[in-house]
Amino acid sequence: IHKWYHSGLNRWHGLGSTADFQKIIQERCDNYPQQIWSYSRSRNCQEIKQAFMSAFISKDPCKATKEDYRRLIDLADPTVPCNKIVLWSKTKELAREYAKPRGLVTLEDTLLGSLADDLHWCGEPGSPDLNTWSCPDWKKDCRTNYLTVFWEVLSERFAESACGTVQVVLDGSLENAFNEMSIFGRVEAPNLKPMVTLQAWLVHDPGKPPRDSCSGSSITKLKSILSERNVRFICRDNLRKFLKKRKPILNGKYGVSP
Ligand code: N1C
Repeated sequence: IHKWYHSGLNRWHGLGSTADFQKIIQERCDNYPQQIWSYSRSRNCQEIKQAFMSAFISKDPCKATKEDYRRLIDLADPTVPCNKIVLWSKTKELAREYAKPRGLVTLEDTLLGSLADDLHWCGEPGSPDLNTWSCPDWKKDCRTNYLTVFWEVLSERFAESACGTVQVVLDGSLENAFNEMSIFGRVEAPNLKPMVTLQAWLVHDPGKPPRDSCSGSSITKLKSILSERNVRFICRDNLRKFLKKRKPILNGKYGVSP
């Protein structure tokens, strides 16, 4: 039995904190493109980094609250002009490739989203360090972990702030393109403001038969959540067809075939 086992740092089932977390946050903040500073208020990277660290350092990694991230989010609240937001669920890469050439914005284009993208972090009570061995897993350990709560709070603010037409890219190769347990399903869709229009794009993996569609039951569920909130809804079944008319920008899983 190793030393780290006894220390308890390896007791969680999720990936440990990303090595050099602080350094990466600092670098990403310093290099965040000038022309889109308008998507977030503050540009004080020192302050932002400190607020990020103090949100979770020395704390029980299973007791994250929205309140812990309040200061951080207030420092760099995501604000995006109307009609520019693209949401997604299980389609991150495709959504970003769709958004970029059109000047549209995913959460990862805002300052806080870009800082945290693909990173992992958690602390340990009584320790000034990050736990690089393991962090709580959403399913196996606890839902109120710092990673999950971060994306929930940030996504909530993002969706609340949206105006005009919001787009969402969903995966029609899944049984449920709309999943009520996802962040899009449980946080973003239920926090859109009345009078917003949600335009859903269902994308089908070219290698697989389509399993869900605009007339399927998961989309019907989404429709009913939205109509209760007075959010208008439009659904299109094949984003790939639409993209085909444009530049062939996509590679990989959802690639446009030649
Ligand atoms: O749970 P999801 O997708 O439906 O969340 C996606 C949804 C998007 O519309 C984003 O605005 O929520 C926002 N969002 C992120 O931007 C994001 N970047 C990285 C939510 N989660 C994000 N992550 C990580 O991916 C995070 O760790 C979270 O748990 C996953 C969610 O991915 P998903 O299930 O494909």
